[in-house]
Amino acid sequence: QPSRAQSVAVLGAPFSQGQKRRGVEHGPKVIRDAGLIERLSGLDYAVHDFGDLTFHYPEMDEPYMNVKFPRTVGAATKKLSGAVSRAVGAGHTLVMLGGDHSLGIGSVAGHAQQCPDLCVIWVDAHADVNTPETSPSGNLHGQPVAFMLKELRDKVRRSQVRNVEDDSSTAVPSQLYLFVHVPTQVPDLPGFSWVKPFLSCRDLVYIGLRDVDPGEYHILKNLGIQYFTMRDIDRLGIQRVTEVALDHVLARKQRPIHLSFDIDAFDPSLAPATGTPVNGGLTYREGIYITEEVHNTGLLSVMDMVEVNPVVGSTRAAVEATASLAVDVIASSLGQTREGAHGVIDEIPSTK
Ligand code: 5AB
Ligand code: MN
Ligand code: MN
Ligand code: MN
Repeated sequence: QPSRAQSVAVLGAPFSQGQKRRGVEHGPKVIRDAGLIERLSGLDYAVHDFGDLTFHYPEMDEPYMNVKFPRTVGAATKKLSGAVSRAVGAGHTLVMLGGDHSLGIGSVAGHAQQCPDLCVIWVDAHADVNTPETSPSGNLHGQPVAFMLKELRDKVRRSQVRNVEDDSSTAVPSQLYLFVHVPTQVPDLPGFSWVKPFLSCRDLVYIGLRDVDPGEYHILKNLGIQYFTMRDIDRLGIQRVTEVALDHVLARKQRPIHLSFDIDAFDPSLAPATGTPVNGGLTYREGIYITEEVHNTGLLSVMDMVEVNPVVGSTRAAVEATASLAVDVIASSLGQTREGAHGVIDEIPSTK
């Protein structure tokens, strides 16, 4: 039986400058309004709501190359990393509510300060591994993983081919890649001097991908990053995908898990209130299955719930459905089960 952490902390990060749409800064509010704190308290945690961070915005923030708001995002993620590091250091399991996914830089970096051997499970329609040079949009919410990866800071990197035992849909003949090098280097952005890459490719896995840019595909393949697309879920099923994904990051060593959950991993019919929806996403049951299995490892240490944008939802009902889905995913990651009971039953519960 996984041991239950005693104490869960919730931290809001109302931040949107990692992308261009207004509204994602209201994510923490709508997720709380959907009953998050009550749900977690109902799971028998001591819940500490740390409220929302306040961010300070530089007066001038000119684009650097194609990248929008580098100083703003750099300062916000630096602040978030400090807050996450303190919460983890104090012994809480932390839930970070975004905000856009550029916040992942701060959240994972802060977590890694306390837990240098952590692994990352990135559940998303997108790989978020563009570099400032490969990014088609210049938006930093499409780039957070690039700032984490040690291998991307190496000047030239001998390529590897990812090794999935029985997969095949995405496997590429190795000879195609044997002599390919990754010239991609993440440049130093203004505002980002505090970020030092800290994550190795082999400690990262993706689930849910279905919209990967050419530069990202190049990086995933050449660095041998393990990922499961929606097509992989179609072929293998969610049980097998989740098992292999968890095995990939945990088999060598049991380690703290950072679960970074972008709500756009879900199908837009379930999560319409998000800025970059992509058709053909996770079903409700697939998403919940992933988070149940993450909980069952007993290793979840920090989770992000990002990209819920109430301004994008066309109706109030659409926004509420998206926020309520976010609450279900968080509760499931923290031990809410579809079986019903979540504690030890030694007597028949009474209703009184
Ligand atoms: B999200 C795109 N790949 O880089 C880019 O929502 C989309 O955090 C990024 O996953 C989506 O702009 C970022 C086209
Ligand atoms: Mn994302
Ligand atoms: Mn996404
Ligand atoms: Mn998005």
